[in-house]
Amino acid sequence: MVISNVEIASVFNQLADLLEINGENSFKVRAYRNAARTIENLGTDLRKMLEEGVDISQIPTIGEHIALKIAEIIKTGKLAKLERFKHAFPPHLLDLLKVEGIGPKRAKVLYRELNISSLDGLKKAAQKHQISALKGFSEKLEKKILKGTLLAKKEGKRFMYSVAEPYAEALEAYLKNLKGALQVIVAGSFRRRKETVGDLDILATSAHPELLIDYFVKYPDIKEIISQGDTRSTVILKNELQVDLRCVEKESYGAALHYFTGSKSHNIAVRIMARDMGMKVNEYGVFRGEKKIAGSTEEEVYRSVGLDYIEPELRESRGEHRAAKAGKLPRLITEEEIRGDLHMHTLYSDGHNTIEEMAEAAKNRGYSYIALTDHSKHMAIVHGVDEKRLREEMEEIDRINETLKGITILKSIEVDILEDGSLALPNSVLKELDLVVGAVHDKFNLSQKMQTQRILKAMDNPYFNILAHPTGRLIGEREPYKVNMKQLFEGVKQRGCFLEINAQPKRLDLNDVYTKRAKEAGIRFAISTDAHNAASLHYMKYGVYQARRGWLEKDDVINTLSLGELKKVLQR
Ligand code: DGT
Ligand code: CA
Ligand code: CA
Repeated sequence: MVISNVEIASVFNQLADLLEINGENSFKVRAYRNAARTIENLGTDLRKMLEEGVDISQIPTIGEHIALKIAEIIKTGKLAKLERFKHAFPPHLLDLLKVEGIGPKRAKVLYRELNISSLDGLKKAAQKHQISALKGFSEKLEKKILKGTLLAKKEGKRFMYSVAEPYAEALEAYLKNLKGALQVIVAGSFRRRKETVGDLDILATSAHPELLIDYFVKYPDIKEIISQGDTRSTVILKNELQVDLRCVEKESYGAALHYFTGSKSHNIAVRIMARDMGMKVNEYGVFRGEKKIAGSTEEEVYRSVGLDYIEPELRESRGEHRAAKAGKLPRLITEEEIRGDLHMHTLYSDGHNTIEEMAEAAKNRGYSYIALTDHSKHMAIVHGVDEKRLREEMEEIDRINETLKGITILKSIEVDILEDGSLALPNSVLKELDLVVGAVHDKFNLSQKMQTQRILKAMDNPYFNILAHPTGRLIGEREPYKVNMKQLFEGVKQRGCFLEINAQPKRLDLNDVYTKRAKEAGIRFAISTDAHNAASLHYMKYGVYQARRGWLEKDDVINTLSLGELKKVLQR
């Protein structure tokens, strides 16, 4: 069984949630949550550490008690204590926590008072206004909960890319392990690096497909086998993720890969182009009459219909066929081209590592600069810095920069954009920073006009450089706030500001569609991780995927520049 740190952390988080709903000792609850956070950010596989005989009880926040539980999870795939608790509660109770505005405390009240134990029950209760009648729940909160319920239901069946990724990789490795499997690749929306995936579509070539299928359905992480044929099978994993496997012949690999990578509308357009040229494209190959003229590679398939090779991230029918025909496809940005990260937090605000630790980790990634953007002090942010504290941080950065080799720390801030469009810190200190990242963290419900004006006014400040997570959405949890995107793009461009592509897997904000439009409006971007600890600097890859889906090239992204060039573009 391959249990990842993410899964182990999720066991402890679920346990903490259920303990809290059960009204248990908050001390215990916190201990499990702290351990979960440590595990998420560990960077090394606990499974490997145990195999190598590392004493994991020495890891801060873990200790002997939790170390034993970790060993149990790795050995058995579950935690008996959590299973017992789960049985004591309705099966979908924890779904309530996916709704914005509902934490364990409120879930407990909803369950105890109204016997609500599923998203459906929650929706009905909100529609009948039973929730606002509860003590501590307002009508406003009830509305928010109703909206959140609908959103959680819509997104509930899809998996965030980053959540599906370890499952995809483990399965791919498992299948490749079988002798006789020649090529194995995860196609579908996963290969297109879509922010969420509905299921995994695995394509394999093998001289003995029936053996491969046999082997596939023995994968230990499977909960249910839906179908099992000679060349295809569908299963559901224990985490409810569906996996489709198809085996094809080597000669058809390219055509099948093209077919199963999608998107469907991209494929249909290719098929129509082929038809207009007197050919036929299907999952077996490209045919002229009865004669197969291409099919073993994707390049061949595209070439045969007169197109340049189209990267999977572009296959969404957003103009890629036309561009491929004209030889004008973008040369998409790669993670290797990123030279620094312009949004991250330290212990000065709500991060979990010191300045040195963040710099060291960034250096290990080969970066030549980072910007420290701790939060400004403001109502919405608990641990923000005020002017005095920011100046202390700036002094510390100066000191560290003097001794640090190979990487430069830029002084920055993630300053709150207040409701009236002013910034939460005075210009007297903003002007001394290398760059200013600004963000909206509250008042998400302003009208579109007010929200747009608020942000544009903030960018009128001559020290403002980058608008962080421009739409504020959280995938599956919170809709974007209302902004007139066209006006926003014009405003950003006019003022010489930049938009962020926030690489947090839950944010991926700006999204792919807006990124492409903003690029067309002449805007450049920063791809930034918003890391709250050193391990999260690796989120950069998710930001780069989203940027690629938005057609971005190296020159569209300012953190591909050298430090000298970057400093120039930050001077408005
Ligand atoms: P998902 O799973 O909802 O995130 O999105 P996809 O794109 O992975 O869609 P899925 O799993 O239904 O199908 C995988 C690929 O198979 C899809 O991208 C294109 C191809 N495909 C599926 N159904 C059809 C179809 O009816 N016609 C064509 N041309 N291709 C299809
Ligand atoms: Ca799929
Ligand atoms: Ca599928």
